[in-house]
Amino acid sequence: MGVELVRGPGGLAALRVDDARFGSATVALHGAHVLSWVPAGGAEVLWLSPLSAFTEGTAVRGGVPLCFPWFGGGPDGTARPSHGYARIRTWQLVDAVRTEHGTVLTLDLAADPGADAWGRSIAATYRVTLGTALRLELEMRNDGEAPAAVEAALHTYLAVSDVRTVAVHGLGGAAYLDRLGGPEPVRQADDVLHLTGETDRIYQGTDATVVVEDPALGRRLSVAKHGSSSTVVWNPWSATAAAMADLGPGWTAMLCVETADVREHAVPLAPGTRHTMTAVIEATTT
Ligand code: TA6
Repeated sequence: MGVELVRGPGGLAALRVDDARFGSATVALHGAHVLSWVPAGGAEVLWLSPLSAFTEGTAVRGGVPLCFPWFGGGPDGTARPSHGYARIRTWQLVDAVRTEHGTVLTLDLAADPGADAWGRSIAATYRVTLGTALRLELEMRNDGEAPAAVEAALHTYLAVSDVRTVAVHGLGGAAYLDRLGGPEPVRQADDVLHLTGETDRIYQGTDATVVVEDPALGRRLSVAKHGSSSTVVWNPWSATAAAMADLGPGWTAMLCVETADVREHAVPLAPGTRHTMTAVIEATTT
């Protein structure tokens, strides 16, 4: 069936999917972290830092960290660990199924009020489908008795030839919170974004597909989404990357385009309700 439990980088337990129809992918149980996706006949789509720690309790640098049930330090910046606990927990494999559309892995994370910054009971099911696209579906549930506003981000590190030469389409006219600037939202005037320095933006109120054109690689990566109103674009650039133990010189080869629901677009979950946020990543040659 093409799914094996292997020792991934650093010895982390990981699911290795090999599907001759569609390619291969590796998903660590630690954080339900997608570490690699290689479409059939194509090249690696996700950037993974060779300097990453790859240990339990530490977030992997690269791939698709799953930020949940809060983003960064949460709405007031004080919640710990940063980006929530889901990416540093061991997830349970529920099943691995081969369908005509691809191989589907389903993983679960039970609610843990003791780990939640506000004592909430937020659970999740994550479905990763390796098909013609990589489809990531995060279902979040409020298993508690009080309403909860839940944040989530699929913090996708796209592999690029050089972040300084790619063009990012899809965010023209959208307003963003500049995490490196003031509190007021800024509107992106240009249709196309060319990164020229450290960038850390939360675009709000957008459901647009983002397309990263990479002429040097002859590749176009698109990130389409559903159930998501925020898109985060991040690259630390040279100085910030140099100050990060697990990133370093690799910053030129990555660009984060994150399917998210954060800050004023946190998902309001009444007790017993659920919401699914989906990212669909495709690679095409140009
Ligand atoms: O998504 C962008 C961001 O929140 C940045 O502010 C940034 O520092 C980054 O994620 C990485 O966070 P991490 O906790 O993985 O070091």
